[in-house]
Amino acid sequence: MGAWYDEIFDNHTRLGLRVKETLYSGASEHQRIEVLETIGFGRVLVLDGVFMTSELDEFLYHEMLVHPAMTTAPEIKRVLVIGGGDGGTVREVLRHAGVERCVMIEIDPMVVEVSKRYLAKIGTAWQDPRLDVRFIDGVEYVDLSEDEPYDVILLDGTDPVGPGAALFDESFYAGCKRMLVPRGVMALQSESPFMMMDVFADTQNKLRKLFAQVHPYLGPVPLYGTGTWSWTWCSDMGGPLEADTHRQEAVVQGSKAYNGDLHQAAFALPNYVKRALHREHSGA
Ligand code: SPD
Repeated sequence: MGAWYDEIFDNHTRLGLRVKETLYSGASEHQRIEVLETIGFGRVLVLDGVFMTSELDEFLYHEMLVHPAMTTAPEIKRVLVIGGGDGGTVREVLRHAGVERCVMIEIDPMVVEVSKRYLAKIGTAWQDPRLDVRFIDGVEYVDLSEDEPYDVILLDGTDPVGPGAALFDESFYAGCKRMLVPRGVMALQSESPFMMMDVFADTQNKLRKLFAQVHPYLGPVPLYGTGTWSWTWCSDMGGPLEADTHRQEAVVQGSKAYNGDLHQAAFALPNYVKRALHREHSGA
């Protein structure tokens, strides 16, 4: 039947997938990289023992990271993606006809190389002429780049451990803001409020110091442990619910999850999340 591969969250919780075959196993200078052929989730990318994305449920994650920002930003000509080496995020960005240039900054070329080879069903836009992939550290890029600012910035990092940890620092978010046009929108994956409330709440706090509008939203990603995942929409202007209906209608065709109702509903938060955010906000 094949062996189990477990992602271990802490001493008490782990998620196991039955593996038919390990398609790739290696290490880059940054991390351990594996691609598993699983029975339940199709091909799964694993970085340093953490499940990153699967053929089965990647659309739930990538569509929800990308489209709430891409349908609400005033302009979407220039888009920056930091992380996202499997190619799912840029694939969704490039479905928007209004995008002229999408720069993807990925620290680890080996993740892209392995993803192109084994996860071709996820990364279907690598050949798009609007895409510019650069292998550099995202922190360094947002601190030092003299590129024109972006209309939309999307952060598709790993958990806050290993090479992805710096993508949760306040100074990194400040660098991102420096690279955003004044009316721009940034969206990021912000971990699970259910499993990692401390990281989730801490992230909201850091973002609130920098942006006038910070709105977390939730959705299911079954691969990520207990399933509840969060992303956060940030801007200095507007709000996350004021979507451009033309852009939205165009992208809903062909989306497996994203639509206008889901967009609105995702920003409705359960009480345990609201209360945690209120506590953080009021310092109580
Ligand atoms: N717990 C895993 C969180 C991973 C978030 N990023 C996934 C990358 C998919 N493009």
